[in-house]
Amino acid sequence: MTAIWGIVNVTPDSFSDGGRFLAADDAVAHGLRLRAEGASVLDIGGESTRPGAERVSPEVEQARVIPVIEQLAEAGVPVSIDTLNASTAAAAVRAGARIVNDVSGGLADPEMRAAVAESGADYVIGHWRGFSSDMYARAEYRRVAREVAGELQERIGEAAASGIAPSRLIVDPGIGFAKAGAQNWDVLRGLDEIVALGPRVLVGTSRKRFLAETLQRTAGGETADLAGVSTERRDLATAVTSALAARAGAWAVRVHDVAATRDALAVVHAWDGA
Ligand code: PMM
Repeated sequence: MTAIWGIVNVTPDSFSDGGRFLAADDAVAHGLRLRAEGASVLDIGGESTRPGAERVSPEVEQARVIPVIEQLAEAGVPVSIDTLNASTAAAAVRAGARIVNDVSGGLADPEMRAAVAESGADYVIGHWRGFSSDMYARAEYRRVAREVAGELQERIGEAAASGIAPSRLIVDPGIGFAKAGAQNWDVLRGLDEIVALGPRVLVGTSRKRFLAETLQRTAGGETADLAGVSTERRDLATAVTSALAARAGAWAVRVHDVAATRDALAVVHAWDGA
């Protein structure tokens, strides 16, 4: 059964839940709601990675996430820390996080791999080619899924060389990270190449721009203006992509709307007679 990771963004500028969960208590309550809806892991982030987002200092990031992680861990919920910073990863594990989710796969912070190795946490390696300020300039591929798999293989080797046991690794093709529009569909279509790498695979499509572009184009609209594509429509599209990712071998999917994806996965499993 594919696991569901529920997203708890503790940032004022996240594109999808913009500031609603800034206060720690609200974030904890939101996380517990996602947990009750079926999330097996809560992924806590304090720095938005959306295109063009400003970076924040590790101090600000930690002030946002650590109180939330402490309370959720205290409540017995498995927690992942979504960060590019080694110091935040280490502090989060001390506060009770069991997994470090690094969308850069170790490229953003040269200290990250050593910090994870020492922490004993599981480690999500995302496919990444640079910070969000210019990541679309790096979205050049000939065969997207193959190149993503090849670059993830390099990151896996670096993590192993840093002393992180292969059994602790999770790989993520980084949907939306240095990938534009249809390139994201190319990656999802080629997900078997990522699954073939060996580690568990996490897939995050939730509410992302390429989904809104597809819905808009199908409805005959301009993809330059996605304001008409509601969060509800993005969540429905996310439930479908998450169900298809599960079919294609994903070990977990990372979503905002846990209940919708739980239902979509239930349908797939019933279809499969599982
Ligand atoms: N996407 C975002 C943030 N963190 N982590 C992983 N492992 N995979 C992703 O695809 C991913 C991520 C950006 O989305 P958000 O701002 O809605 O959290």
